[in-house]
Amino acid sequence: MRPATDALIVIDVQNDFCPGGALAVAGGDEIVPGINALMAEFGAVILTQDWHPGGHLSFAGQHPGKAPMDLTEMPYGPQVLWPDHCVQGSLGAQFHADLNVTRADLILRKGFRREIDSYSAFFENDRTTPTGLEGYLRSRGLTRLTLVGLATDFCVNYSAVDAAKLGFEVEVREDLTRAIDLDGSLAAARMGMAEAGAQLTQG
Ligand code: VGL
Ligand code: ZN
Repeated sequence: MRPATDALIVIDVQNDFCPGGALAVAGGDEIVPGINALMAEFGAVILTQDWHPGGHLSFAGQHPGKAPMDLTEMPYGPQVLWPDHCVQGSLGAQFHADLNVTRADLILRKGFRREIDSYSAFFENDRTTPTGLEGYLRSRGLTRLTLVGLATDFCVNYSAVDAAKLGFEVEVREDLTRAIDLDGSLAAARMGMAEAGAQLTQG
């Protein structure tokens, strides 16, 4: 059992990010047994859930002439456009059926505002609107975070970088993540996480 300061944060292990899902990440389902096993070591387990309203502005279908994986300019900066995914209440938004959700103390939903995406578990994509997770962790005295889940180069990456910048001690268990890998985004994410001070480990 790890110290009482340690939390496991499981990012977006949802059907739409697993094979067969709307934004499937290769091998996304392979990490589920390892994540479940790791939960047993932690006194605090937090799950995040990508949770978009229908017609979310990160969906390519909301931008005439654009296709999934194209870039667009949002008021807050560049934004990758995705296929419709993780729509609130849909099967695709549910956690993978084998993920041990019973063990979770907190399920943090993000991306619920139509106009703004939220990769990070800490801040929405304007980089300033907080999700509330920082306050939750601090008020529980949780200072050391282990991150796992989907996808390495988007939601895990943004969460790890924000956590490190906020002063948390951060480990990313790369063996328990899988990546989308758009145009070198995985290599860039690994560099960015390491630069921010997150430890990348293989278990
Ligand atoms: C994610 C793209 C869009 C993720 C969520 O969980 O990494 N990626 N929404
Ligand atoms: Zn999303």
